[in-house]
Amino acid sequence: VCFLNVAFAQTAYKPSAANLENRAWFEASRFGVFIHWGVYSLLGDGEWVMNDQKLSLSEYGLLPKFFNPQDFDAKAWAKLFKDAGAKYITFTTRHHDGFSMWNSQTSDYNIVKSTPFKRDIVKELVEACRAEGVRVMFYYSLLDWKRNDYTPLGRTGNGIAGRDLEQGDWNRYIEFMKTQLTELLTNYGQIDGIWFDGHWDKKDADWQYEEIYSLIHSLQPQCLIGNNHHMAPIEGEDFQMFERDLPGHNTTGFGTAADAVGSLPKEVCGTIAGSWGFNIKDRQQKSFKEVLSYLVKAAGYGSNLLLNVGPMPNGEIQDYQQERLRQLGDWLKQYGESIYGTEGGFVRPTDDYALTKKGNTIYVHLLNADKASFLIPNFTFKVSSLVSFDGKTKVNFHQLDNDVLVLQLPEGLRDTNDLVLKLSIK
Ligand code: JFZ
Repeated sequence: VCFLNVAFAQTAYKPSAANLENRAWFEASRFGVFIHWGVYSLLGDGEWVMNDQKLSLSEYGLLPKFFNPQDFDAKAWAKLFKDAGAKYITFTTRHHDGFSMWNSQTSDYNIVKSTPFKRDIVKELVEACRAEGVRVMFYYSLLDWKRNDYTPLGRTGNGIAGRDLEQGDWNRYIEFMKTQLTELLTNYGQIDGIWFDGHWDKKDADWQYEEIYSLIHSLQPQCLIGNNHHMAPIEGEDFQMFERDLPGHNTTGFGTAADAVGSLPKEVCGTIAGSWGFNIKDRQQKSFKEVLSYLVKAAGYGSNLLLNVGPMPNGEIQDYQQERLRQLGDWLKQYGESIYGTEGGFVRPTDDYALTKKGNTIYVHLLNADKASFLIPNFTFKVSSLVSFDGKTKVNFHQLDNDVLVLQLPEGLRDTNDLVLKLSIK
């Protein structure tokens, strides 16, 4: 037992003070913008197009020659994200296609060396966001559909012709990733998170997380590590994410019983469109009400929302996606105090309501405008007053012995998006 304790003490991850401080910043932020943009955007069929259409390496390899997003304006993007009320962005520095969106020294398959555009998009985006006070995290794919050393192949990418599987070299692949992560965390100033994805492609591989995570934390101690592996957090991670879902719901079926909600800061991610990367057949455009409800429910779970845009090949973000972001920004300008810096998770949100809390104030978000009365179970606080968000209208309530809070809205107090009430507790 003694020996085990010693071994545990040596390997257990102790987040640094800078890291803990950044977790607190992250938790208070509640809203970030996810960006899926790469050479795949050219084909308008989502970011999985290489795998889905079984394009060969040489076929897909034509794309960088055409990637020339003349309308890309990092400053305009950054201003849009700022106006949306986002506190951070998470940008796809390298997706499953293995293409680097920065001037990587360890792979010529990158934006500067392989495209006519020749500009370091990561650099421009980081600088523009920093100037707006929007922090930056990097999405980084663990899985790779291009490199020969990423073998034996994983679950996906097997239909892609042109790889030399004889050249598989797992350790070399891990070293390559470490070199790239070192570039990303050395050349672009403060980066507040690395968002890994693709673990699920090779569930049994030795991803050498201990070394990779400690490399990241040694380069930038505040940098928060998350990993879209749909399992309980691995030692060394700083936040837990839930893809296209709400914490603990596992509606995507990606998760397992181990995908339990832990105690780390939480983030859910989802799209404004149907897909992550630009899709010309974009027929699942979400309404403002839908994206707002997602943000509010996430906050009700004590989780951030990372909401995705999929910019077009010319560098523009589609109008309706921009509009959703601006609508959220306008809403947050008015109701931000009920989202930013709040706690959640004390009452489980439903499609009808979500509750957030700051000190002695609880914000009751009513998401169903067709109802005039609401029953909220498991409400254990003692209410002293309940009013509309602007404080002008009193709302009737009573508390039942079984911890059910009953609300009765006066006529005229309705909001088709989110009726926010302010409740004071004793
Ligand atoms: C991943 C990516 O594959 C996708 O392109 C996008 O970047 C998204 C944010 O993350 O999506 C997943 C994650 C897990 C599985 C499949 C897709 N899975 O477990 O099968």
